[in-house]
Amino acid sequence: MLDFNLIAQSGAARAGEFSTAHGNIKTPVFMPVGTQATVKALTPEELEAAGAQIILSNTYHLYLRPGTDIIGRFDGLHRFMHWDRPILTDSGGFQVFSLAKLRKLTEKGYRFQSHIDGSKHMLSPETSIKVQIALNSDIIMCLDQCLEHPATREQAVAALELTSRWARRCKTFWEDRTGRRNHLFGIVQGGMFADLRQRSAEEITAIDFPGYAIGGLSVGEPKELMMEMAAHTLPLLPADRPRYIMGVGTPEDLVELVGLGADMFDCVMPTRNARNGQLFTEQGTINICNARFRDDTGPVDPACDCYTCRHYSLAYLRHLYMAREILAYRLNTIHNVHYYVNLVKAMREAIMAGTFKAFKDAFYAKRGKIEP
Ligand code: PRF
Ligand code: ZN
Repeated sequence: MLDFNLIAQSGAARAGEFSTAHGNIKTPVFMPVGTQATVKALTPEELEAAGAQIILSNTYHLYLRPGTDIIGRFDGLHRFMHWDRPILTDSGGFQVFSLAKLRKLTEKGYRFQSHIDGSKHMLSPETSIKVQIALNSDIIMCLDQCLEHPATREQAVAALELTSRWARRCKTFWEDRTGRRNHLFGIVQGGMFADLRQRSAEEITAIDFPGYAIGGLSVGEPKELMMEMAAHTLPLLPADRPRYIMGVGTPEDLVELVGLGADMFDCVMPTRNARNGQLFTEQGTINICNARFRDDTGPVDPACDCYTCRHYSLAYLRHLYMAREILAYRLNTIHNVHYYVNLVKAMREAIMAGTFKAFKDAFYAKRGKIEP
């Protein structure tokens, strides 16, 4: 078992810790995204320097390329990519839904054609778990059906029912593997319907998993609706298991969701936005292309102690970015990942000190915004 220990609470916000085969994880935690067995532009040493405890990778991508025959030669992802800390892999359902061509959803699983070479594949609950075990991920996810937004109530019912049936198949397949070292998380769906979220939470928690995720959020719905669904669903999940919100979100989202009792997050925002010239700071986000940085000799964020902020000016970073130099992507990513990882770490410290509310007020005050 993963032995989730709740160490402190401040309001509904939680600080916890749990173990994996590759070390302990202190929550709340942010997981940088390493879809293709690399967090784009960073080495594992740079991820560690940013304070990353765990990264997320993707079954769909790694199954298609390079394939588990190759990664299996390294006994899994850790040695393949030279990262010896925990790894969580997503099950592939969400990626098939957003990337694959000619996908067909049946009771058995997703039939789809690769976005790389058009080859035909079947991703079932069993194959997803099998691939994730071959990747030797520390946390593996059930295959689920994520809905697009908007969806009708009928579509949401069908997706949550299928997600529950698949969750049972995933658990059975995982339990039958003796000597397993990975933790399997269930995923709650239910669209944007509060009662269906509740039903999904009841069905998934009844199956009993070491941890739980909330899926199907941040799929194009208004922010208030996402927060309403999260606020409604989080308290329905058992307090003694980690709670993971998949694919979310902005710094503000993380602050709000930790305040509602969420423990784990992943999002491409810090890495993707870094490559688009957007940098996160305590004062808000900036775009490095802005002409006002042309002659700015100061760092991105004076409050940040990352490698980029310790050594480089806004003027230099703007120059690198405008010249499309490779180092621009690397330095921007180092800063943004550091920002996200440390935002969540600061929340943990505030929860342990019993001062989460004050932390949240200060977070919004620095941004010059009013608390929503
Ligand atoms: N399901 C899975 N992965 C996901 C999601 C989901 O609903 C989302 C939705 N935000 C991101 N990643 N399996
Ligand atoms: Zn920095």
